[in-house]
Amino acid sequence: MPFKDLREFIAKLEEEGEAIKIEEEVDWNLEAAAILRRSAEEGLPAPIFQKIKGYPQGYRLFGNSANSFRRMAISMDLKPDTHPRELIEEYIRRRHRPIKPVLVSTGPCKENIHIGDDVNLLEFPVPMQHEGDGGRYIGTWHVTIVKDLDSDWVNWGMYRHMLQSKNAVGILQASLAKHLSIIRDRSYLPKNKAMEVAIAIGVEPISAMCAASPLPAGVSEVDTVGGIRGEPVELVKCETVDLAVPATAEIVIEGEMRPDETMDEGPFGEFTGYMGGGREPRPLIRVKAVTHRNDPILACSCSGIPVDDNAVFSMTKAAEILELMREEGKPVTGVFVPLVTTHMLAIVAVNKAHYPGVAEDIAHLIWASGNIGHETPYIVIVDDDVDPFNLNEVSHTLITKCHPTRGIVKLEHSPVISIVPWLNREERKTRLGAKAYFDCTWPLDWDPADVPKRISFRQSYPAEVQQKALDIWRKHGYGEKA
Ligand SMILES: Cc1cc2nc3c(=O)[nH]c(=O)nc-3n(C[C@H](O)[C@H](O)[C@H](O)COP(=O)(O)O)c2cc1C
Ligand SMILES: [Mn+2]
Repeated sequence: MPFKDLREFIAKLEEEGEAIKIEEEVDWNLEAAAILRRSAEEGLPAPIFQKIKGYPQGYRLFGNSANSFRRMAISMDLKPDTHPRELIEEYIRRRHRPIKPVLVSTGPCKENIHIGDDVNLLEFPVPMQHEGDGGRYIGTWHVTIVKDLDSDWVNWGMYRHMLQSKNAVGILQASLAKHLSIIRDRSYLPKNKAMEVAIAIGVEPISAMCAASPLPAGVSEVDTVGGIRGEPVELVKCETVDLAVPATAEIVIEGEMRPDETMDEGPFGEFTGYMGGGREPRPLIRVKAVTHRNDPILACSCSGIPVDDNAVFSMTKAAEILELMREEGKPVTGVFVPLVTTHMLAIVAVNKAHYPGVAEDIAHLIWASGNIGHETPYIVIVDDDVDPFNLNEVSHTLITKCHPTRGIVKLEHSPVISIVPWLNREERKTRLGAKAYFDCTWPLDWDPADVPKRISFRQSYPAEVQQKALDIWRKHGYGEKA
């Protein structure tokens, strides 16, 4: 059964040893985040802070709910040890069976309603996450909802929100290919209209996962969430804006982005493992209403060096790339976005029946796909006798099959998101950086006799010799690993 809210999901994580209550009082100012960061870096359970200094008992903080394949599998109601390859395939299967949401008259997110002067975002234990952050971030694991004025497209995304005051938050649009940017640029700014925004924090796990997922433009995230859960999302209407939000959200912020209003935002310790975005004037969201559950749980993500909750891209981005390859008829048998690469690299395995130059086509297909392309500057293409999920095999093949000049193809003046760490000042401003792909396939135009033969247990011994070796090892207590 899918989780109906964040609370049910947390209970399941606790049952699986993947989340833990922290009863000790902690400070919102760096302390909670330090505990979250330690948990992320050491693979410890996701902390649920029960008492935050200066805040009423019951106002909780929770983070790191998606920073492993186990937690993603639990989110999808699958066995915790489901292999990422299977997670990706299951995500694709369910994504193709979208289920529309249902509108309900009310829900727990309406237990407390604050409108206008009654709004105070400091009511919540908003964490200061890293030394040097531009402020306290209230939106780091949530859904940011906007709608297109000229079609029925409603977009769910995840965009960081810094507290600007008790009734205003900032936003980072890391690229103009992001759907919120596209909608604002084409549907609101030309009309000089304020864009209504709803931010739902503390949602059941698939809503957050799909808000961050690189689904194509125009594809409804909320319908996709329904499909992946196998049950429709229940939505309730907002109080002051013409949008609907998940009824079981812990906290809902309603507001508007006026056309010309900006305020300094950032920097923030980012998923790349570095400070990102600098401090710059960025759009402001003026808050008109806040609604929340009793004893709300503020969900967050504590970004930094891997593995943080951006781990979701290892499933969702890999799934979208695999889909794209299948749609285009490319001979691709597997795609992996390793957790450690902060989703800036994708490994694509091609089968032997590929054609000369296939690596070039694959790289450019990925790079031309907007959002995904801008955030995936590195692509490694391997023959599929290499398991793309096995980083030892991939590293070996990269060093032994990729020619240092012919095999690495570079592209300059190419769109990337502004928080890629290696961009210089100018590139950060223009969001034009560089990309490279690594062709680790044997060239098809080589004489087969020139292709070096790989030496391994599976490739260098007749079947009956392998069997005997396995039998002898088994007799000594060393059976085959799964
Ligand atoms: C924890 C987390 C924080 C994110 N923060 C931002 C952000 O501040 N700005 C941004 O442009 N994208 C951010 N993203 C990535 C977007 O959520 C992602 O690109 C998503 O596809 C955007 O929605 P869209 O595809 O509907 O445009 C974040 C993702 C995660 C997992
Ligand atoms: Mn979208």
